Amino acid sequence: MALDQGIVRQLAEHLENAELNRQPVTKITDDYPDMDWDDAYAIQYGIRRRKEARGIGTAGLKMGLTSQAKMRQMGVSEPVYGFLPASGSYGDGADIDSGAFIHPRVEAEVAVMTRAELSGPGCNVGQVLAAVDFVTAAVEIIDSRYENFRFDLKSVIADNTSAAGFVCGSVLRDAHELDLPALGVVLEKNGEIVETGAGAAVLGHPAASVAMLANMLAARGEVIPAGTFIMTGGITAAVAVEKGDTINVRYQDLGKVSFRMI
Ligand code: OOG
Ligand code: MG
Repeated sequence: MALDQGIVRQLAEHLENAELNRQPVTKITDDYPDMDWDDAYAIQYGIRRRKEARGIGTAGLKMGLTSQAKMRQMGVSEPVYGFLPASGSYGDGADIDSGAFIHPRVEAEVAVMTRAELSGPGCNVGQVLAAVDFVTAAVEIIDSRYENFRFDLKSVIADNTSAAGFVCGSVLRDAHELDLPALGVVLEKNGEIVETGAGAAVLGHPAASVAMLANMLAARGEVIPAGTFIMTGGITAAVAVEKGDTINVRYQDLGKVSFRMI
C-alpha cells in the first residue's frame, strides 16, 4: 500500500459522500497519483464497511469491464470487481427514482447465484458451472461518482466500479440448459433497439468472468462463498438513461427485464 490508512479512510468517505449527495468529483488519482492497486481496493472495501455499518448489506458481487464494448467505451483494459449494495436492488417492472443517481447508465448482463464455494487460483469455467445454482437476467445501473464518467482503473475500483443498482429478471435457469456464450440480448430504450449482443462478449463465456473473480479474490486470500449473487459484466456498451425513459431488455432463454426511470 502506498497510501496511509487515514487517507484510505478519507477517500472512502469522499467517494461515498459524492454518491450520497449526487455530487460528482474528479478522479482521485489526480490528487493521489502514487496510489496502488491495494489502495484502490482498500478504498472500495472502506465504502463497503461504511454502508454495512449503516445497515446496508451486500447483495452480491460484480465484475466490470469484462467486454470489449465496455473497455472501448471507458478507455481501460482490464476487468475489475466490486460489490452490490442491497440498497440498489430492484425487481423486474420497477419504477426507479432517477433522483437517486447522478448520470445513470444501464448495461445488459447475465447473473448467476452460486450454491458451492468457489476459490482460486486456477478456478475455471467447468468448476464455475458445477457451482452455479441458477442463471438469471440482470440489468446493471452504473453511476460513476466521477465527472463525466472520466476515470482510470484505480479510480474506478476505488469508486466500487460505478455500482449503483441492478434490476433482476424473474426467470431462473440451470446453467447446463443454456448455451451461455451464444445467449442473445436485445436492449431497447423507449421502444427502440439501441444495443444487441451475446454472452460471449463477456470474456468468451460469462462463467469465465466468475472464474476470474474467484482468481482475483484468491490474490487477497478471499473466496466466493456459496450463495453469492454475481453480475458477470456488461455484454453491451452502457446506455445513458434519464427521467421518463423506459428500458426493456429481452434475453434469449431468460425472459426480459423492464423498468422505468421516474
Ligand atoms: C465501470 C463499471 C463497468 C461493466 O459491467 O462492465 C461495469 C464503468 O463503466 O463505469 O459494470
Ligand atoms: Mg456492469
